[in-house]
Amino acid sequence: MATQRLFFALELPAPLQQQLVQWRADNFAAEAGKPVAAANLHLTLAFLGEVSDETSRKLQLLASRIEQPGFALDLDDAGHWPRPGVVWLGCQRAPRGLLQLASLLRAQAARHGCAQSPQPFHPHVTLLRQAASQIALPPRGFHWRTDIRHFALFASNVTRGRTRYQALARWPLLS
Ligand code: 2AM
Repeated sequence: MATQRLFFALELPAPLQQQLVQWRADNFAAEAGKPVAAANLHLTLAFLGEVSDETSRKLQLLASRIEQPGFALDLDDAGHWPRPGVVWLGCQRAPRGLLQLASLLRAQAARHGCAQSPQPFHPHVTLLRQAASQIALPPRGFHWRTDIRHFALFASNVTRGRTRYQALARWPLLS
């Protein structure tokens, strides 16, 4: 049976992706970790894992029925998770709309057999992978704001060792 590695996520506008990449280059040494490509910067709402076409279709139908408000996303926090080796950007206070949307998608995913991490959802944009165990994070004071008006389903494809995320479908949030 054909499966795809899928996840629901928020896309970041291309100009913001570029700003984040520039900020990362200015604030982290080259050996700090493996940078995520600009076009791949996103915020995961619900990770589905390897999913059959049938389950994907069902989850897309449910996603299309979601009526949740859009929200402003403030990226004003950063952190380092040494165990997975991830350096991330996040929100000091996650917007309610983001938490509700993620909670809904995660519950629907779980009901369709996509195991959800038992760890509390911590919205984040991964900037670096394979990050060294000792890393100095830039002091707080950075802040980017973007209006989120839709969410998307992505497929994760690896071609010749390179990961690429492809948006398969997008759904609007209420304005
Ligand atoms: P990460 O950036 O923190 O690694 C595609 O791999 C996206 O799904 C990434 O945002 C990744 O989060 C997330 N992801 C991968 N495996 C996951 C898992 N087991 N649980 C939750 N999110 C996961």
